[in-house]
Amino acid sequence: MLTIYSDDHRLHHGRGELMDGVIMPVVETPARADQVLARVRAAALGPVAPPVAFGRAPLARVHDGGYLDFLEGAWADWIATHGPDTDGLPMTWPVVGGALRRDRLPESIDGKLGYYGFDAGTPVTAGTWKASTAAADVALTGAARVTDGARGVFSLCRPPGHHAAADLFGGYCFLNNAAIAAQWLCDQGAARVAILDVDYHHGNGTQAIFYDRADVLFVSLHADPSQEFPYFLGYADETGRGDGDGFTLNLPLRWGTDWSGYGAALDRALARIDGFGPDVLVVSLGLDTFERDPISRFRLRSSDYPVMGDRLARLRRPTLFVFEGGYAVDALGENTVLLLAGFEAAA
Ligand code: SP5
Ligand code: ZN
Repeated sequence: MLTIYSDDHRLHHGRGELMDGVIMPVVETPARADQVLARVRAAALGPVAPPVAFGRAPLARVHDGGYLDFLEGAWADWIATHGPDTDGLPMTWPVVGGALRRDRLPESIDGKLGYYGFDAGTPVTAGTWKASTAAADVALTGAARVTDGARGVFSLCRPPGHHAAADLFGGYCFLNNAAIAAQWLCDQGAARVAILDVDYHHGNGTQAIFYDRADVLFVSLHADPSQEFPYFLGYADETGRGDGDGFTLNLPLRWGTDWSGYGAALDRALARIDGFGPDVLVVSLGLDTFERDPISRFRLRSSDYPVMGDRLARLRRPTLFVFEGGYAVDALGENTVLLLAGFEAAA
């Protein structure tokens, strides 16, 4: 399988995130993608190619223009106010319900961070914009190889994307790589694109971006938002809106879920995707379902990942894998390649 990869991911290296009541070292580190790339090479999964630069237009098909301008300039704004020795993090938010307003974009960078960011775990750094646009190019280049006829392509994106909405960053995500690729595939003529999100956390950004649409099916297996981040989206009763009614399927699973529960939910997800009949399948590939993941509470084992890859291949659709979360760095490359090799073996 072809892997698309850019070293530019290393330009995004946050110092700290607010977790468990303290600023901790970030878990979403450059070492994650470095480990996955090393394992792709060691296991001879296939060739590794750099991305092509697609520019701003495909980003603007998914993200709000004001949001893109904010992200591009956020570091310069931050250091003008606070200097370069800390990363930008929000701490005041325009909560829903009307007690605070979201119809005014504040001038100050601290206000803007709260306006566009939804958690205090996603630092904006000197290289965040460059790394994020490179990650989007990695996803887009993978999508282009799929339209060229590849059966499966792995876009090794970092930072991840699935928590980023049209005008929101959070959950370690800034640009929604999977959504940008899916929209680009639609714009190239795909009539139907399915997104299967197997990251441990609900892909709130991807769901929100396509919630009103019938041409992009969003299916997600994730920790029950009543227990787990992002807490405020990902419930089973969210099924789409308007034209999109019936084109979102959330399968929340309780803390402690192992392969017995996960595999059964995966079969439901795959049956829905098969019924939809997509031209292309985009997989938001998070490996934080692993039993030793440091911030997650599912119990998948390494031996479960080839089985997952095999089942995805049995959909018999051109498939773009877009890398998302997974924080057990020592096992991350192995688990990722096990899944992709399982797909290849069946494809
Ligand atoms: C892409 C992705 O996987 N983003 C995940 C962002 C999760 N950030 C907040 C996690 C907070 C969960 N609490 C963990 C407690 C560990 N002691
Ligand atoms: Zn995750």
